Amino acid sequence: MGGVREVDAVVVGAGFAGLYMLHRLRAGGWSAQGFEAGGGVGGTWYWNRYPGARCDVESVEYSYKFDEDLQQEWEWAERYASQPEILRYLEHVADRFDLRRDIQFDTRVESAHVDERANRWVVRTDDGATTSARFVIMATGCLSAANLPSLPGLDRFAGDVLHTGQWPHEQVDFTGRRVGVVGTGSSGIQSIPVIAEQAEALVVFQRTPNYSVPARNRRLDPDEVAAVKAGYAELREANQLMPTGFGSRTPMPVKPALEADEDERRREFEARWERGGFGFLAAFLDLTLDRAANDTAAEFVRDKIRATVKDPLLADRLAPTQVIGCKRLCIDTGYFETYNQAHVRLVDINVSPIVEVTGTGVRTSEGDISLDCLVFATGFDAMTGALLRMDIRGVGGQPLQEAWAAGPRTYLGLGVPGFPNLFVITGPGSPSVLTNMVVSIEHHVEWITDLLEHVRTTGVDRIEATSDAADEWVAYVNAIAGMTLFPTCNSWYLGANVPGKPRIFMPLPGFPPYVEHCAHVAANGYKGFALTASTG
Ligand code: NA7
Repeated sequence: MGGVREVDAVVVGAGFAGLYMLHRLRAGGWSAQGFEAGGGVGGTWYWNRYPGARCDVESVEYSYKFDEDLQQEWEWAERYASQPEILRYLEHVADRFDLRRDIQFDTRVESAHVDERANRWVVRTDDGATTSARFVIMATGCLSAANLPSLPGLDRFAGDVLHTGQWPHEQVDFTGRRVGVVGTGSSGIQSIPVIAEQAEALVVFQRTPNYSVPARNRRLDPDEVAAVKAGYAELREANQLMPTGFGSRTPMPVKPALEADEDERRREFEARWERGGFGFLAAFLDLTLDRAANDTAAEFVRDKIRATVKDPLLADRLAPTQVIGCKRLCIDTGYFETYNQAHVRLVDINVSPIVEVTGTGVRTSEGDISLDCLVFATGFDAMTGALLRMDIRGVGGQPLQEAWAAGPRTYLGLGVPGFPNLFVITGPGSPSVLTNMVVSIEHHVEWITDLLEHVRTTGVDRIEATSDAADEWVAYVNAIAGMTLFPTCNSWYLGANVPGKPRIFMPLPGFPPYVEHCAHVAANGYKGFALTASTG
């Protein structure tokens, strides 16, 4: 048996969250060990290498603000950065801050168990090693556990099976191939136009049509970038005050949708459609709050789909009916136009369900479709999947799976009752996926850093979210979500995309009040956490 390595903190994951956490731990004089299942840094941006993969938050905002030199020296090339560009950025960050020496790659954390007597975590990895740590920090990402539907017969399929979130490193060439894509969320909507350019035939299997607005992606003009950089501090500051932590350069809404007449609404939507991106949903104050207001935006997008897709029946099938923004709005380049191509076909699986996968393709209720390749753009077991796939055990040996059997139960999305000294970066119950992730990550990392400093100065060595605080917090998150239109559809925010997953709204809408709340908790002796010192 090898020896047990002892560190102050284990950090699981080396994406945006893990990298910054390691940087801050080192700066604070804590010893830390990072573990990363991937062969390199990047997290989401390491795995999601599918064609067309791109961030839907603008590049100059989807980047760290913690280091002025870093944000001044990095040059973003496009309005929306592609996956390779973001990965290069994170590799640069890892090099610049010399972070790789604290990360063990190609290593998956299998279990993390509390040793109550020693007040330490025992972390086991798939290389057979054991690490003992005072703190465990989960930087495991919200969208990292791939959701692959268990279609009957899938294992018989002779062609290639790919998932957008586990894309091979080698270039996949679809030239001359018949490709099936299952799923029309962001990953499907981004990859379908690119796959269609290569494939001989493309069949899209759609369960729920999605709203998408044009990205209007473009090369960034150096003068524009220089202007952003000259005012970076102000831009970052302004974004902190946005409900989503980004988008402060977009014109702000000034009135509720129904206070505008039809012409004014159309002009406003049209201007934002032309501008491209998420700013579309900021056309009016109440688009995510009021159903009638929301309908006006939804109908505008449906009209655009009807105007783009030439076959009216197909346009109808592609037109979503749920609340716009209830599932994350997609940002596309040529998505709806793709369906005008003769070699692209849509199968609405509500009309023609998939019966099974055969050796040579997919059998639907209406017949067999021959395919050489099946691409699953079916998303993730979001927010809890990566955590629950590990064997995490807290006080009394209780597995996290059991503690969260009725849904994730956290305080602030950061701490879990029964799991002392374990922190989750952008965990369920925090704004996370409803915000610019980088902004939320920096906030959490800095909050955890301050907490550890508090631990050092006070001699406290055990921090645990209280059960009451977590219960109140979960109720609060659901009450806030209930004031919006978010819970009105079957989204992954609610866990509805994974069969059997408890249905509970996981992210908290509204970044600035959350930041204030976390600051208040810290200023009040970490109210809601039990802080104890076992010695002295
Ligand atoms: P999403 O947004 O969860 O989209 C997954 C898509 O796959 C969505 O259209 C699902 O339909 C569909 N899906 C899921 N399971 C099935 C099954 N079993 N059969 C058919 N279709 C299915 O994941 P993405 O990867 O596109 O995007 C995730 C996030 O990454 C995105 O929101 C951005 O934040 C970036 P459904 O809507 O559930 O009916």
